[in-house]
Amino acid sequence: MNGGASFFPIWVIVTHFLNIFFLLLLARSGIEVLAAHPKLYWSDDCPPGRAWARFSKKVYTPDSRRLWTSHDEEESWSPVLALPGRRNLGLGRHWHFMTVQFWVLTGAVYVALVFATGYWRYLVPTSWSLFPDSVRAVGTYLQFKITDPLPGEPFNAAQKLSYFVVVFLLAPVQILTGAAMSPSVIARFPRYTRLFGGRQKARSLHFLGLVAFAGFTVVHTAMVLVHGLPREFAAMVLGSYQADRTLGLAIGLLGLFLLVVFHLAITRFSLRHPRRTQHLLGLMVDPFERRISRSLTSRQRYSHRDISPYHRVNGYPPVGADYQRLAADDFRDYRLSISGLVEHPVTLSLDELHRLGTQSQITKHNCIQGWTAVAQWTGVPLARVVELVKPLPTAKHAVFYAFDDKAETEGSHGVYYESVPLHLLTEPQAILALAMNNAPLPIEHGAPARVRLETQLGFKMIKWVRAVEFVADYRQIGMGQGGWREDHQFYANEAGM
Ligand SMILES: Nc1nc2c(c(=O)[nH]1)N[C@H]1C(S)=C(S)[C@@H](COP(=O)(O)O)O[C@H]1N2
Ligand SMILES: [Mo]
Repeated sequence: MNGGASFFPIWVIVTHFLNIFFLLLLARSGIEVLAAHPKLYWSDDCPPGRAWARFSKKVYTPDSRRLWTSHDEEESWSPVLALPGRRNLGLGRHWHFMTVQFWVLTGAVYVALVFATGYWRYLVPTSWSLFPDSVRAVGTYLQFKITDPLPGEPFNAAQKLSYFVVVFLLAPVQILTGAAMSPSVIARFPRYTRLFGGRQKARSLHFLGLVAFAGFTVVHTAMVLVHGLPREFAAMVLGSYQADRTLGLAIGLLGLFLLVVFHLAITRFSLRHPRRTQHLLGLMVDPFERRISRSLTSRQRYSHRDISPYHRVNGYPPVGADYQRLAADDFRDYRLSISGLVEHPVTLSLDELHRLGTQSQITKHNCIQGWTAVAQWTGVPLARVVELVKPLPTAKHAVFYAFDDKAETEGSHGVYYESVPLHLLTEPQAILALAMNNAPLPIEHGAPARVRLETQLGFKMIKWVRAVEFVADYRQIGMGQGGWREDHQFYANEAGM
């Protein structure tokens, strides 16, 4: 069939194996991420009830009489399918973002070698006849017969065409649509995300890419079986159809077995030791996320027409008596205390905040769970606040404390807080918002004041702000991870992707 030629050099064998290894991690962790908002939309307004695909029985509508939050929409999926499963968005993202760096590196090395060695001739169509030949090859397979490879090449026409599509179309589309979902990228390069028709179309395409990869894998594996497992494993692990088939089969099956054992082990470890998983994967993920988060400045300028008719809510409003009393009186007695490592600690009323001067911006909100919405936010630039209080050189983070105690609203412990690195506070679109869509901030969106950091994920934009404290280190606050969602949901502390 293939003559005596050995078409599978060691670098093809190694990158092929790494690709299987990383793609399985990406698929399972990606499914975990999807579980956090198991709905797909074509529009960045994410209109409730108007998803084109929904993997959840729960239906929430804008006119529901009871307040619901996007956290209610999250699904718990089985650890058999999702990595690690059971409502672990934070850890799923850690696995996804750790793996993607290695997968892209593997792909880059592979493509470089494909061109450096001339291997590209086996992958890149150079003649139109490849298309009719592919159709014929598929027809032959459908008659349960095997199609011969193209003369002097390792693959037949259908293989060549499908491998080309996977390597040079599907993989790049996954990388590009993945990048188009990062809030920092959306903030800095809104036009880039618009190339895909918006953030939700990018997310939908990314999902369809997963489906395409899964479909390819099923057919590809079926073909391996059709061609004969021992023969194909000999080529896949030893590089040649003439190699020892028993040995090839043994190594191949051992490899698959180890892959399954590895997934069982990491899934169990992640579920049993979430904090250690967050930290271990964080060694690879945090620097990556920090780079993206810190280098990009928001340049969003949406128009009034872009404002979403319905803006989802996340986090139930505070129910504590202190907050209720302030709200009953339109927050006339509200005082924001700003203290800690600053030269001039202050306590400001809403009027005093207004007098610092306000700015407006129409921006896209990106919840870590996956939904988006556009709104106009008006408030005091945080840079003004920084100027006013003058942080000491030792101050590295601003910690925003909220009024909502999750023990009272969602059954899990503690007052909501998030730390923000100082450089984010002086970004041009970093504001303490006092109004939304030209009206005073509604209770559910954070009245009387909420943070807007337009390059960050939604969970950093603390609502119902009660106090701000400048600190050198956040490790002695809460459970020490830098925020309530980092403490309890194992999210990463830098939130740019
Ligand atoms: N105090 C407080 N702020 C919070 C939250 C919360 O639970 N409590 N949730 C965060 C999350 S996860 C998101 S996505 C946004 C949602 O903002 P919205 O409700 O105005 O849409 O608020 C963020 N700020
Ligand atoms: Mo969120």
